[in-house]
Amino acid sequence: MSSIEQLVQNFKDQQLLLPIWFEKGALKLINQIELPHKEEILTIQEVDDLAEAIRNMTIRGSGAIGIAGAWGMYLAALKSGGAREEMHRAAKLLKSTRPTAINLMKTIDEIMNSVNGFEKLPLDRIEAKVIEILERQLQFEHALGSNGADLIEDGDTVLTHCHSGALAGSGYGGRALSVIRKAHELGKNIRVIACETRPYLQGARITAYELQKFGIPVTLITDNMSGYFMSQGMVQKVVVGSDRVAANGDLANKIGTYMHALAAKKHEIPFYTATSSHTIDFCLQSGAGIEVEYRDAQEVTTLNGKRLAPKGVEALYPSFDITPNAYLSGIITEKGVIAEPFAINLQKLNIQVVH
Ligand code: RUB
Repeated sequence: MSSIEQLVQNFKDQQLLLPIWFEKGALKLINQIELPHKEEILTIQEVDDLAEAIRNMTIRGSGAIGIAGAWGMYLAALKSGGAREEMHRAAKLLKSTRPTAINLMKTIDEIMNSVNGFEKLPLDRIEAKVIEILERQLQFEHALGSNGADLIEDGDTVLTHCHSGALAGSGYGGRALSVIRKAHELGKNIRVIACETRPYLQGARITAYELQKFGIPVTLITDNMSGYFMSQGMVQKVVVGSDRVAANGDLANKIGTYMHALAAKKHEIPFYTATSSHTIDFCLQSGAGIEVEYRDAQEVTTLNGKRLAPKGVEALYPSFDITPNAYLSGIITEKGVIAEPFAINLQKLNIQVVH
């Protein structure tokens, strides 16, 4: 068994909910577009098809697309024998698929940096790097999950937005759901309020699906109900993931996150982002520098392919928003929970800047 096959076997033995893996010379992906009604596994043989799968959100979530980037580079190396030109083409193509989540860019840069100076890029080095990245991300999920679980009290109802779970990460619980899963595994009696996350409905389709699988009580609400439930004392904590965190703690996360942060502040409810040190972009001083991806506005004017709005009505679909650091109670990472002042305390994390 090759070391890559061993890694995949090891992950499967841990009963992880893997979003993507390598099997018999090809990539296997859970088709997240079809969840929860169909658990379809797709086979991908070409880097270009993987790029399209990231772009069209067959695989999504910042951690998972970072991992997909690593697997894409491995596939490119395998197919081209490590030809420098093809590796550069694959890196550029994969990085161009989605602009906001930084893990994708960082992971690909890390792989390319590990083979700097080689004429023909050595497959064994790329393989070792991919294994390191995947194992590290899984360790992050367990560590940040444990750090965050300490903040959750018995009896808490935790509100989350979008899907920051196993299928958005490396299979344990991603970021926000790692915190929730660890708290549940510690025997804390908790409930989750999942916001449906219009227009793509990641919360209704995937967060609710995963929490049900993990046996964690979940109640689904539409996004515009969060303020009401907070005002009624029905939410004790808010925990969300992040697609990118600036050096001052401002964060980009799924559209709607900012609105929950405002309501949480008003009602003095702690609002946390669960993330990994890898998601912090020290090159950006504040969230103003984060590129917010705009997606097809047809997703706003239609639902399940059926038109909601009159023909000709204009719509907008920014896929993410920026929550300023002033609304954050803490940043949960694998290295601990970072408190204010975020710009200073994030610097102390001693994280290597990869760019
Ligand atoms: C996913 C999304 C998730 C983040 C954060 O966006 O915004 O909330 O990825 O979760 P999309 P995590 O579905 O558009 O990819 O930090 O776990 O990635």
